[in-house]
Amino acid sequence: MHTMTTNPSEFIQLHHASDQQLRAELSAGLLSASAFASPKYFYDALGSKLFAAICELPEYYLSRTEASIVDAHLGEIAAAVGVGGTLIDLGAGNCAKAAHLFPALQPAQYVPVDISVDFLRDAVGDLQQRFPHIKMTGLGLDFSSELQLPDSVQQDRRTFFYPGSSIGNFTPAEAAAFFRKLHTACGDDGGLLIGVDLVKATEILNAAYNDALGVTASFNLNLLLHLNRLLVANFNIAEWRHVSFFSTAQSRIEMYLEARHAVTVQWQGGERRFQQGERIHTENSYKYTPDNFMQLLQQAGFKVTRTWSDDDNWFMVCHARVT
Ligand code: AVI
Repeated sequence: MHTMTTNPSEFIQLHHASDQQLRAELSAGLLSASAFASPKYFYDALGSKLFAAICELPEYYLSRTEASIVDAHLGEIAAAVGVGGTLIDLGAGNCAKAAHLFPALQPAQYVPVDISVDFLRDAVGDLQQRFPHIKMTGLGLDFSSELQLPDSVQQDRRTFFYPGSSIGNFTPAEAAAFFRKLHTACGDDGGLLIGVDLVKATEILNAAYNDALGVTASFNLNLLLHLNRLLVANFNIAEWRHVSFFSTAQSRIEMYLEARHAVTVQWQGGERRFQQGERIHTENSYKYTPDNFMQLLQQAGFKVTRTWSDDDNWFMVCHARVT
């Protein structure tokens, strides 16, 4: 009788920033002349659910446009990436986007990476049942600050998968530095499969970040609830409003939380008075032209092999190799 063997999945948590480091970083951002908080603080348990809801909104075209591009060109994507390599999924979350590629790419090893390995356990457990022949190694790692992969990640034909235009949440200078790190981590025969949102009419961009249901506003405001827990702070979300707009000059959506009236906020080890209309900058989401984006990849040493877009040229999926 033939028995199907399931590859036991492996989970590795690389070092976390300490709570003290997180608090110091957040406190410095809130006290800076133009207050800011990193967008990574959007993604507590509720924030991750709100982001999943954003991806379902009629105005937020990014996720469904990317999915339709991938669906329409799965065969060509597999031909560009190659079959049987190592697929490293940056910001894997529920692993659904990568799982969609498995039948075409048939990776020998799948390496979902997310900030905490605990987020990955359930998703990887289910996937391992569905794809028993793929070796799965879940990695807990803040890949935006370091990209040292453990030895159990195969060197052979590494493809970094970075969908969803998350690259847009870095400044172009940060994106360039990140691409250089990825280029090194690719080895001699690796590559990158990445999704990026493109410049388009301002009204379409503004609508995507100011949806009629107010889900994006809730996603933005929820950051304050997260800060209340992390910093033992006393933000009252009723005193803040969501502000978001496309800046043509910077080619980015800028997202802020704006004080509705003068308010004093206290947290463990800090305090600040915000005047009416004063803002906390919470996110940038850069939008590229295809040429600008390919230049960024080329400057980091990548060679762009193929790009795929939708008919309206709203979104681009790009494959690039090291050689
Ligand atoms: C995760 N990232 C690509 C999203 C974006 O579009 O920049 C986050 C987001 N912010 C507001 N809506 C969605």
